[in-house]
Amino acid sequence: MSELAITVSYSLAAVGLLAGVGVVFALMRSSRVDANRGKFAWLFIIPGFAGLSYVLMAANIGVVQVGGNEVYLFRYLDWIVTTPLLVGYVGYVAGAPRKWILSVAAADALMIAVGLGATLATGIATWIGFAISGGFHVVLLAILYLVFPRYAQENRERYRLFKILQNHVGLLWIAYPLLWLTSPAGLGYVSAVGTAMIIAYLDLVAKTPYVYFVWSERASFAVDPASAGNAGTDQTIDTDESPATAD
Ligand code: RET
Repeated sequence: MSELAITVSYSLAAVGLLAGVGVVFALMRSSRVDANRGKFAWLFIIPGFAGLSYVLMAANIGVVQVGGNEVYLFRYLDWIVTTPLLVGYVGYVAGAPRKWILSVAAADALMIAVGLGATLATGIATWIGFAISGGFHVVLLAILYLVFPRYAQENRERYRLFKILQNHVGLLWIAYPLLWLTSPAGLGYVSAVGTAMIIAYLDLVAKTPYVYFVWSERASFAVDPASAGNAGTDQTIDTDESPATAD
């Protein structure tokens, strides 16, 4: 069964994610912003990989049947690649050490991998998997709200971006396990079509606005004033389109 509503939703999500790729391009090209300091190249993968996955899902590729339900494998492949980046980058913006960035990314990847196991399983194994995956989600949230702020506080110029990304990830992602519970993989209160449409929307909101927030706060990755001479004392970083001053 391939519902038109699902194909349309997935195609729209792919277009919206392409816009996210465009935002990262703009970020890379932005003058006075140091793309290396911002590690912006990593951000390409977030909307880029997801956009490709959505094209494949719209074409009904990689769909398997589990207990009468359809499972889109590319959804989980997308999540296992892109969600550790989304949450790891929040740690990077906070200035957290590599050990914590890798820990949060690992907790996230385990959450998704076990969640896929729960989705592919039937009977009691599904619920055991859901509980374990949920446990990793709690670990992830604990790092996001209890560990990262310790480092972010010492990082005044990135603090605002940190808070935006922390809450974007911390709040929006709570919708996913709830939606899974109501979906056919869980209790079955919401149809496969309804679930697919909501997930496509959530995934888009999780990614394109995320890279847009980095774009809008890009001044926090301004070219190091020390290496840019006097131009660095200028507070108006927001001048990509205006003529360059003396630098
Ligand atoms: C599952 C089911 C099992 C329990 C939990 C889940 C959490 C999933 C999350 C996914 C986030 C995805 C994002 C995608 C962006 O495009 C696997 C649904 C806890 C939090 C942000």
